[in-house]
Amino acid sequence: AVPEKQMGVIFETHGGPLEYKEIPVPTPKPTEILINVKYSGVCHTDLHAWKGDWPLAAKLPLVGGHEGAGIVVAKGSAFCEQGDESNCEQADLSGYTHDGSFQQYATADAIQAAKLPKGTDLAEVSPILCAGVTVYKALKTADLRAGQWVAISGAAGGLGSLAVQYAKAMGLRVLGIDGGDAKKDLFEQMGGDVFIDFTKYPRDDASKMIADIKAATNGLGPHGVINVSVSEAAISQSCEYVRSTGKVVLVGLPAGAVCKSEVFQHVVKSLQIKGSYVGNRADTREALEFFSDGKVKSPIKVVGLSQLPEVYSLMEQGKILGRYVVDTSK
Ligand code: 8ID
Ligand code: ZN
Repeated sequence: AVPEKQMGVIFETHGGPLEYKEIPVPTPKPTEILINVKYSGVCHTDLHAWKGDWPLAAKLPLVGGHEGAGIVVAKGSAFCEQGDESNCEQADLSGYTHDGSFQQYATADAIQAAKLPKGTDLAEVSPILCAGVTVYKALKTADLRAGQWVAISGAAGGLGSLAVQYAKAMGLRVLGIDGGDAKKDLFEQMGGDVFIDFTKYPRDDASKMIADIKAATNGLGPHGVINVSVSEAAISQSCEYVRSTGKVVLVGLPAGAVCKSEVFQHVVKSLQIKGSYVGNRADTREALEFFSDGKVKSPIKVVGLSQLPEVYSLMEQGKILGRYVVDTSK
């Protein structure tokens, strides 16, 4: 039986207290299902939503979370599976405009919810449901061929650690950029080829780092860049080190960021800058197939849902390796 009350983390105002408390179990709308969330990844987007970083209004009070994995316990607009639902002006966003997966029972649109094969490890699969789909779609958006170089900026974070593995599974050569030896170790464990530690270069002068990135990629720079860092400077730098006719894909969403690309170089190199936002149901199904086939593994650390504020604090400090996943029973 579905209970009337459950434990969840809710906040009333942006940046306000993250209260772990008893809240009602939601009732699914006619086209929704009710899911007993077992595990949920913690994405940097959840931190942005809590802080109110973006010019997109969030529901308040809000239960965040959008990497929930669980079991359907109740059933309550069909779109095309190949559609651009995520780009819809009226998109209903889990953990943003719709109470999300940082609670024990969450409603979801029955058509949009990703179907997981029986026996799937729900803790490990949860990051695939946003981070995995997003980087898989971003790599498709970069439109690269096997053997070419892709740079992953923010390579050892939640999105980055999965991007490295999807890129390798697609036959690409991977250069990763992130900061610190622990991130370098994780990048290498994920199968990455060349690591650039941005913390080893002067903060105010990226020229040496850009030269080293080019030198490591046949002297010409990577054919494509997936920007998953939360750094405005790193995003603009990627327009400098990408090779001629290369593609810069924007994924990370630092608050108020602007991507600067010098017009002369942009034209002469005939660069393309493309945005990429999550993925559709076909992308989700394919991203899950890479996971089920064992081509992509989730580098996760599981903690209790009640510890969400501590996870946000580590995330803010850039101290997370891979992905934290919260267990909704604790
Ligand atoms: O659909 C989308 N476009 C989408 C989907 C999901 C998430 C976009 N996002 C956005 C999030 O809102 C966030 O802005 O992608 C960004 C990354 O999310 P995440 O992977 O969940 O964040 P993280 O785990 O904190 O990883 C960020 C990494 O960037 C590194 C950090 O060290 C960390 O490993 N990083 C930073 I901050 N500055 C860097 C720099 N200058 C850097 N790496 C390289 N160079
Ligand atoms: Zn996310």
